[in-house]
Amino acid sequence: MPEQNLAAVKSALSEQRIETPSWAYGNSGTRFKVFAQAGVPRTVREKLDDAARVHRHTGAAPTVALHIPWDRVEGAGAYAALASYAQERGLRLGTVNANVFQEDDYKLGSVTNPDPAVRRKALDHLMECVDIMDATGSRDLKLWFSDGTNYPGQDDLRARQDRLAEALWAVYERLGSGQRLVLEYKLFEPAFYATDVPDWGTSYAHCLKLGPKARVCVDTGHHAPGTNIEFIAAFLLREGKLGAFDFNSRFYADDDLMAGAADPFQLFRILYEVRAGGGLDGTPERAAQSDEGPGIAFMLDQCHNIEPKIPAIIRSVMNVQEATAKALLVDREALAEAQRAGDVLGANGVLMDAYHTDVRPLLAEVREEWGADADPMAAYAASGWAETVVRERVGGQQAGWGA
Ligand code: PSV
Ligand code: MN
Ligand code: MN
Repeated sequence: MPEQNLAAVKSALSEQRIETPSWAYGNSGTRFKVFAQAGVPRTVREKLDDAARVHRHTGAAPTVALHIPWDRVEGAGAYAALASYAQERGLRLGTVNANVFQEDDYKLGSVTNPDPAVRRKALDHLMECVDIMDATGSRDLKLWFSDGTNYPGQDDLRARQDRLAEALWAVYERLGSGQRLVLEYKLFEPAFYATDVPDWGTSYAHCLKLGPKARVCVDTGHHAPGTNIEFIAAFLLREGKLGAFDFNSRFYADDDLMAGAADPFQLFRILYEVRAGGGLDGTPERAAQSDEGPGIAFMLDQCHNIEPKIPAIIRSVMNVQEATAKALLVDREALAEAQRAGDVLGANGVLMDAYHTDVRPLLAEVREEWGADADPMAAYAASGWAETVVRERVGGQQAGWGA
């Protein structure tokens, strides 16, 4: 590869930031069993301590997403203090995730509930999340609604869309300058008949009506098997409506396994479309100041039920970086040439050449250049952090599921 192309690849890699989720550091499980691990964080601050280790070794994960109420802190100035605590560890607080899916009141929905009192309660929570963003300096509010129905006829599908639109509009109007909302969709679960935001089209339509501060969040685990997620990414990016990714892997449903573990080729294809659409252009710092430009948040949304959490998160960050590096290595000129010529196999070959490149040495080199570790997994293992926290932390808390 010519020298200046390599420099461009390295620079794009050094600018990519991957946000880690606070809940991935705590215990989690399936609805059958939570396997508690020794040394897991007992407080939000301890989650940040762990996140700081991920950032120290990878150099690419400086922000941590919060989930409210799992990460709620009480008292005047508590969130500002939390933001300072993060800052002292080289981190920033990232996306604020609202949670209107774990209370009895939400059995029939949150913002789409037929009962106006429940809708009000849900909306109050969303507003609280924006207050938190004001205090933490977070850019994005992530909204995922478990709302939907289990049986045909249970509720009016159109009325539920009206209620959803009303709540979204109220939140949208409350957003401050530089703040955005990202609306996540999910095909099914926990509602099994009709989910109120089941797909990207529904999310896109609402975001389009809302305006430029509203964008779609693509959680890679939220689609039907075989869905062409890179097409969705390409389309949304083209429309300026791709706000964020929740990266994770799935084999069957919303498995929340490590990003790039089940299907690294899919992750590469998605990141290639992001690159092709200009989604890797512009520094995250610049994007954080504005609701214009690509400004895509690359987040992980995962749970590590049986594997050690911090190394799993490090591995996931590396997997996203490897897919990104391969996407950046695609020879765009050769690809365009083959496409123009109608050379099906040639074009496919250009893409596959990049995918089959071993980018690990390149990433080791760039990590060292930016002061992180060439081999983050080995560096973490050698750091002794895992042993220290097992010794010092007793009685770790659950990430939130089932709590
Ligand atoms: C829903 O399945 C989801 O993907 C949303 O992002 C929630 O906030 C999250 O899981 C929690 O892990
Ligand atoms: Mn998600
Ligand atoms: Mn999910």
